[in-house]
Amino acid sequence: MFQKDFIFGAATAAYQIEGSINKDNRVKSIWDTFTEKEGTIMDGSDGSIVCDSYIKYKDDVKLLHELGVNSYRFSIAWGRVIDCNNEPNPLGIKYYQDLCKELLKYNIKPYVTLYHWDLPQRLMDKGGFLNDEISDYFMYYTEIVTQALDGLVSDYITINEPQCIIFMGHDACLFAPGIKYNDKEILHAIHNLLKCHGKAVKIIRKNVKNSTIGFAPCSRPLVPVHDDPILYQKCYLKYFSLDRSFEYANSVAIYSDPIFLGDYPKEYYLQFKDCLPNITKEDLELISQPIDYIYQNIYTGNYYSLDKDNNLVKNDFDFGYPEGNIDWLQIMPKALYYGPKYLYERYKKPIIISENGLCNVDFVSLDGKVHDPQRIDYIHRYMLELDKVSKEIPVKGYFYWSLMDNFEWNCGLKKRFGLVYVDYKTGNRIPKDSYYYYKDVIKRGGVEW
Ligand code: PNW
Repeated sequence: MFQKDFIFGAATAAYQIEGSINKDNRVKSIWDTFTEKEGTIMDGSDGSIVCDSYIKYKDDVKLLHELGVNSYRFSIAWGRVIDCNNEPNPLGIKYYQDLCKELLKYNIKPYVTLYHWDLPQRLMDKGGFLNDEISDYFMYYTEIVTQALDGLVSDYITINEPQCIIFMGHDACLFAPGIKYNDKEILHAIHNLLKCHGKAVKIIRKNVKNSTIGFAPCSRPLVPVHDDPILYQKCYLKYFSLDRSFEYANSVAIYSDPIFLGDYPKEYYLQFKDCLPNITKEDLELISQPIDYIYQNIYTGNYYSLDKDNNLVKNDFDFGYPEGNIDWLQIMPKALYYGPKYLYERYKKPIIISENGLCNVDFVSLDGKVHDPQRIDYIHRYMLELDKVSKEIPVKGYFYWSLMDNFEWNCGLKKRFGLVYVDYKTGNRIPKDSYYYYKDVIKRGGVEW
């Protein structure tokens, strides 16, 4: 069972749920551009309607209320609140004010993500994260948001999954903008992204009373195959190393060391000595202003063991190893034990799981319901591990991803993570079995074996 004031939440992001991309003077984002390109999205869908939450937000808040969550994490679309002339857009702003008021009516605390991947296209045209002015644009955007939501929101997350922004968007090119950068450009973009974070922190602290601030990277924790202090130590070190493998996309230290420890890791300066961006002392001070929480998105992990010479080895998954309906999501509940443990050990701040969830094959059964026992089992197992680690380190909360099925980026509408099923043809929402399960978990205050 979790502590009394535990944050039980659900999460979404603007482009994935809102639709109404041409309404109320919203400006185009890089995801609008990306989805227009042939072949980028598996099923050819885009964000134009999706869950239609821009219109149906009151229904969604009701679903949250009936679910019993005390918190809702959603993101703000930069291109709704700042118009094409870089001026505040009152219509877009009003939407988020109304959403927050509706949440507060039901005592649900808004957790606002400022940037969940939908950069205005006009800023991409000016160089995106390679433009050294991007952090000033982000600062201005944060100023407008915090003023507009004054008295409504005190909890902010600056940036969601910087690794996906950089790696998926600018290296693997499976996400918007889908432009390949070289190493020098990648490091430059990372540094500017971190400066965006730093400038936003400054503005939030200035404008928001009793604010809490975080930054929400993702990671794929290493899970030791058995209890062994040497193995644990090696897993811990590797988790924070700068490997150029898949872990590079999920690199923890390159993004979080500057924020929590005030500088990039030593190996970063060695490994990338030929392509370093310009990093000043002032930049590092800006980036490392104290924040309140370690947010982390954790869905999966990998097993590691020691060979006979005590070298760390990554274990392949056995044939038929349990996984979700998306290729990177192997079922690994212990990731929610080891991830928070490693992070707390290095950065020493309370942990909040900002995303965790299962992509499943969900459909409406003959009885009109959506039965998803795998998702129930997933939540149960992962929460048991989170519960276990919460006895050792401070764990403040958990946001299930996602409240409802939505636009799963390059997979389009094919992949479902929701507690609520969305019929994209009719817009109907059907709470799945897991919705009622999570409701019960919240009511009881946690999970038991
Ligand atoms: C996150 N991986 O993305 C995002 O924050 C959400 O917007 C998204 O819908 C959700 O998780 C589900 O995918 C991830 O490869 C993308 O490990 C890739 C990975 C993890 C998270």
